[in-house]
Amino acid sequence: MGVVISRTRKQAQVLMLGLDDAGKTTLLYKLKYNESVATVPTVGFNVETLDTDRSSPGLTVWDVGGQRKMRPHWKHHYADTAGLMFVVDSSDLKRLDEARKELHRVLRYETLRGVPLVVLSNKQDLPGALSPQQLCRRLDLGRVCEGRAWFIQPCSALTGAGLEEGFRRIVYLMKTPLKQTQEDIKVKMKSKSFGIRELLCNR
Ligand SMILES: Nc1nc2c(ncn2[C@@H]2O[C@H](COP(=O)(O)OP(=O)(O)OP(=O)(O)O)[C@@H](O)[C@H]2O)c(=O)[nH]1
Ligand SMILES: [Mg+2]
Repeated sequence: MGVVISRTRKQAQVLMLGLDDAGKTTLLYKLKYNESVATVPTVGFNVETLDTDRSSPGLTVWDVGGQRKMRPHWKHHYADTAGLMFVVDSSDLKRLDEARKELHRVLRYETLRGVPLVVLSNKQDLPGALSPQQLCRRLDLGRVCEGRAWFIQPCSALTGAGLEEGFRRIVYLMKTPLKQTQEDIKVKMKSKSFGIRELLCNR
């Protein structure tokens, strides 16, 4: 009798949300194909798989449209979500309150309790883009992320800067117990680009 060995790698679902125009679709295709695509507002969702190193599950990334009429559909994707990415246009100061309200609404869902969060602070190539510290405060992350592993990654979907780091970070947070992530991050913050509550959001 033969033995069938499954070579299928485990997949983990990452849900990518954010207001319309934040840059979700642009960054997904930049990361997947290294191409700058001309996007239209997403009606429904896009889904792509991303490879990771062998010790991690592969990622299935859901990019759900962020227009107002699309937001009631976000909750239908929560059930199997292992990691949440919230994309913000860090240069659009006028819409930060709207982004904060939507993010807080998402994080209140019981289904997403304890699911790690990476905020992608996108459009860093534009003048006036907020720093991670500033964005952290404007989104009130320290308070709303109590009991959750989280991280702010500055990036630009236009140039690709910071995108891989952001996805590496969500994989790390999904694999690592919360207490450990907080210890590690304290050390890593002494280098650059991380925005984590203890060091950046001295409230
Ligand atoms: N300068 C700059 N423009 C960007 C960046 N990322 C996205 N954009 C532009 O922002 C616009 C919206 O990008 P999309 O990727 O369609 O935004 P989205 O978040 O998918 O929007 P919805 O599908 O409506 O939710 C497009 O014109 C992109 O070219 C960036 O990092 N820098
Ligand atoms: Mg889109």
